[in-house]
Amino acid sequence: MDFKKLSSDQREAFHRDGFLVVPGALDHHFVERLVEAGDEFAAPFLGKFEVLDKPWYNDLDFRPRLLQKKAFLDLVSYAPTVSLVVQLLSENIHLHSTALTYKRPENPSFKAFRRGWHRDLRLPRDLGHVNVPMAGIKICYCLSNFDVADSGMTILARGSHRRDEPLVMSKDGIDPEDFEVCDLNLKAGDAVLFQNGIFHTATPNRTDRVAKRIIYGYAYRWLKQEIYLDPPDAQLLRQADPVTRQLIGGYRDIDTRPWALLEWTKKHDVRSTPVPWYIEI
Ligand SMILES: O=C(O)CCC(=O)C(=O)O
Repeated sequence: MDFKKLSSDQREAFHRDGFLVVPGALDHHFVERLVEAGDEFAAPFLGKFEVLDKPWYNDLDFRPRLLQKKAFLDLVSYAPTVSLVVQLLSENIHLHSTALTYKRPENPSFKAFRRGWHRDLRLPRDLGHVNVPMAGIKICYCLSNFDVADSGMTILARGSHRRDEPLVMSKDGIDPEDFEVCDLNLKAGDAVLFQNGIFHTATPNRTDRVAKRIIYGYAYRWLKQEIYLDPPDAQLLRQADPVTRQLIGGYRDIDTRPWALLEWTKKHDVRSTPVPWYIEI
């Protein structure tokens, strides 16, 4: 699969909105492989009794062990999307989190309740909300259609990565009022990249079909991977190609240069510009 050069329009849209849609990122065959692998992990969840009125009973957020299935491992270095992440962050990244999220239908007339709006990577907890740096990007892959409202897609507050304060919510509100809240219209195979600073939240699935997605988070190597990815699986490391090896945590010392991704971007002529320690005058 091909490395994609990030266009200047894509870069501008990503920095303006805090997210970028990549239509048709996965072809039909890859979607089928991922659904097959995902359904195996999700089998106990999919087989539960139907209870429409219990929020969260119908949500699965499955994280550990995903990479043990080949289809999920192949997705780690999937060139059409990961190449864009490398050009937006730099070569110095690794896979930070993995999640398979399935949402079964919920009662469409159930009363809406306060959602879990947040920013990722917990940076504001330590650094505050002013000038939150971009340190990670998640890729959300759709394995089913999200082509009507309230399908269970993560909703995003457009441009909120530039906000220097917490969100303001009315007492009985469920969403912020001073941002455009985007419930994107997406098809199976589409992907959405969103950066850690954008405010976003999970939503219930009010359709009559199961909503299926995979969300992989990439972050700078100096941000510790989620616990279930650390330490990396020794057998996977031995078998992995160089790019996958770097991404799944093969370079334990963060002073080791990110050789595999440096080679990758050099080959495609998009190497990031090194930042010097000083300039001579
Ligand atoms: O399940 C969802 O839609 C929410 C995902 C999310 O909040 C996250 O990945 O940080």
